[in-house]
Amino acid sequence: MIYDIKNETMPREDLEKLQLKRLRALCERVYANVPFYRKKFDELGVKPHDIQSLKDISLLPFTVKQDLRDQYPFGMFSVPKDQIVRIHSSSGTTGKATVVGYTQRDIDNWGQLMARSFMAAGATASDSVHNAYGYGLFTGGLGAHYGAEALGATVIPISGGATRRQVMLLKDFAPDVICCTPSYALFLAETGEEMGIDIKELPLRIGIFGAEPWTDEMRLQIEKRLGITAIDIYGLSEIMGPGVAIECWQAQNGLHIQEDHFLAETIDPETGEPVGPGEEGELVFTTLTKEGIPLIRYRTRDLTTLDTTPCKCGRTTARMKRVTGRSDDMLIIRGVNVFPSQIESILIETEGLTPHYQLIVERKGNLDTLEIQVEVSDSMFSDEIKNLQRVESKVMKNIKEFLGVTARVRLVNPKEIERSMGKAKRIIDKRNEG
Ligand code: DLL
Repeated sequence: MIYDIKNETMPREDLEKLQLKRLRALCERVYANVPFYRKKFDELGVKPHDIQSLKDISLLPFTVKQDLRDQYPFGMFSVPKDQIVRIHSSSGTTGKATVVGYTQRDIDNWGQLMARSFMAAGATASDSVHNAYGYGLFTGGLGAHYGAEALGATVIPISGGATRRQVMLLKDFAPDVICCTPSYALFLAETGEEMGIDIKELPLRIGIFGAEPWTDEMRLQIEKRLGITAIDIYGLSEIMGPGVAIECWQAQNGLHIQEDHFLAETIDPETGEPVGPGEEGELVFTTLTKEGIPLIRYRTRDLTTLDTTPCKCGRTTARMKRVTGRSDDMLIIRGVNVFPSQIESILIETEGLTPHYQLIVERKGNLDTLEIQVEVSDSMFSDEIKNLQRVESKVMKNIKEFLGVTARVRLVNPKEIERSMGKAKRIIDKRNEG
């Protein structure tokens, strides 16, 4: 079923007309209301009425995270403060936090887009939703909450943490849908096993996982261990929060972008020039309907590929490939570029290893070194030393062969790597310490 047939299955020609109309109105709005954008437009010598076609978007300035930081906290808002009904903020793991504000209409739109997302994942109004995304300034908790309510489902607003209690409630309340980060889903499975509760035997049917990169290999593990269909959901607080794009359960092959609200482009991160369809580039969004903090050509730093070919679910919206990493997460080890997700795929495919890992990057002299710490499974743990050593060298060999980098691999005991209630911390970069 499709929640909003009209907007999710619109012929692309009509969709593009709608996008252009909204883009032009957006330009008028920010030029009139946001001094930051007026200045940027003036510097480039562009006026809102210069936007005559969607291609003209290339005339417009980019917005980057630093711009939001410079305008901290409310400088990018486009409406008077009394029209803002909610504030969220990004975690600020890569610097000062960024703050976003929503009008009532923004909140309503977000609820509708999340309701679309739930239905795309296969959920219905009669389902109940165990929402383990964190509630608070993070957009995950409240975003999923309002969406599930808009759909008419029953929400269990458990938030993150108290993991044993979560497992107990999964058993007692028997929800149909769970929302959390993919790494937390595995932690729940693991905690269930310790408690003698096998989550795959419970009625739980669907998992809606996002907020951090994960791989298809990780999806298979989660689907097997929890006995569910695992759906990828994408979003970022600057643009709205969760629900900017979601996979459909029918294809599980790329995330449908809610294009009537967000105009997506992919660009070469170095030059800023657009890349062709089917080519990987940095994802850039323009918010077409947002009132509180509309953004023009916001550079997400996330890398993906866009696909506008029809999907078997009937939606006509473009799909983005699973985000395999942020350009800022790319490690350059002795000149070779690697993403944590590429390492994850190799680890998960190795018998006896778990998806719990951390990458430690250090600088020794002038050389960068990479150590991969990965937990072994319980069965592997009791194995002989020589077998463990064999696994270590096998992984090192595969990493060298497939990714071209030399890494030290250290197998660690089960449960040794700290579990996260939200986004997992995969990279420990010690290069700039001391
Ligand atoms: O993580 C919003 C969200 C909440 C999305 C719940 C999905 C589910 P931020 O904290 O602002 O917002 O972080 C946004 O997280 O730019 C990506 O780098 C990463 N990210 C989010 N979803 C995915 C995903 C939320 N499905 C940043 N796959 C984004 C890969 C993701 N990376």
